[in-house]
Amino acid sequence: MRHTFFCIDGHTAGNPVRLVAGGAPLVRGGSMGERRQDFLDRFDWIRTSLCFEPRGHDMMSGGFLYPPTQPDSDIGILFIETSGCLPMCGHGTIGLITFGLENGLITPRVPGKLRVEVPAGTIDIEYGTEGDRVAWVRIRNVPSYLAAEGIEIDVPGFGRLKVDVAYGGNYYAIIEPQGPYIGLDALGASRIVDLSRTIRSLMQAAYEPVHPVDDRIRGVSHVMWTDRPKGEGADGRNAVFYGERAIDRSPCGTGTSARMAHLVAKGRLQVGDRFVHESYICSRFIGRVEDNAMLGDTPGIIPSIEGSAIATGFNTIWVDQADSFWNGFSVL
Ligand code: PYC
Repeated sequence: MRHTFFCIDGHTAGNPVRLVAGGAPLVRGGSMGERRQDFLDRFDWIRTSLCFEPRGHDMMSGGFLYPPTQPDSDIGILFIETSGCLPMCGHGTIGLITFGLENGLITPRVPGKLRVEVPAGTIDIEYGTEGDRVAWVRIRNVPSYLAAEGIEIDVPGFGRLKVDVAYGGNYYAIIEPQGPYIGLDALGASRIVDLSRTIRSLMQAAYEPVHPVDDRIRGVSHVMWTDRPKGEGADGRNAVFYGERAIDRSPCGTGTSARMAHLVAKGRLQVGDRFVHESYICSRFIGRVEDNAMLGDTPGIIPSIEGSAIATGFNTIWVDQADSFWNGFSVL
């Protein structure tokens, strides 16, 4: 049987975003969190076929737009990525909202503003237009917090590291320059990928963070290497590892949120501060610490992240079960 998916492909700050505009399955659930679980239980082949080779690649990510579950929301998003269905994805949201608005798939009740349901919660969005294009999208993200500090791991062939864990919509193992790690360029992309896979396993064995108010969100999924900025006007640079072989080409929205929560908890940023974050390829998001927040009894912040996305074209993708690679593969 052949399934057809109508997609709008593009990127946010260099990282791919595939908006599946036609062919989304009818998912069940009273929240995007429940719909995410239903998708994973019954339709995960759609994610693997659209994200993995031969129709995708290591970095592929994107999502579907759904009607919201609450009357005061504009739209719901379900994210897909090589690593699974993320609770929240910042670069993905910026791309999906941009392509959705530019192609008439989203009609805001208040121009310039959107309330969006994602599996991790509800986020408020502002955006600006230039002619027919969406020029920027700013996300007021889910509450973010520092979950753990100074977890010591011994990385074979590299050395000992002290790693912190922060949440910004996903849980990040955060590695600041120290001992064997002197900076992103000295390490290089291939080594970052190889080491990160080991570090994520070591961190998963050492500590399991659980979201203080939603225990379905748990576990370190991403590894962030931090560094000094390269360009003028930036405050930091990072490389985020996800999936099995991906380095985020964007500065990573949930990663930037986690990093700001981390820096606030360490007294290095405060409410009201801007934080311009560079990616491995030096594209940028503008972060801001909007407010303090509580996640149950745990203190955190409300971060915002701003960036822009570019559509690169329409892509009609067939998934034909006569194809022996119909549900995707990856070479590790
Ligand atoms: O932008 O939040 C993000 C993200 C997560 C994984 C890749 N990008």
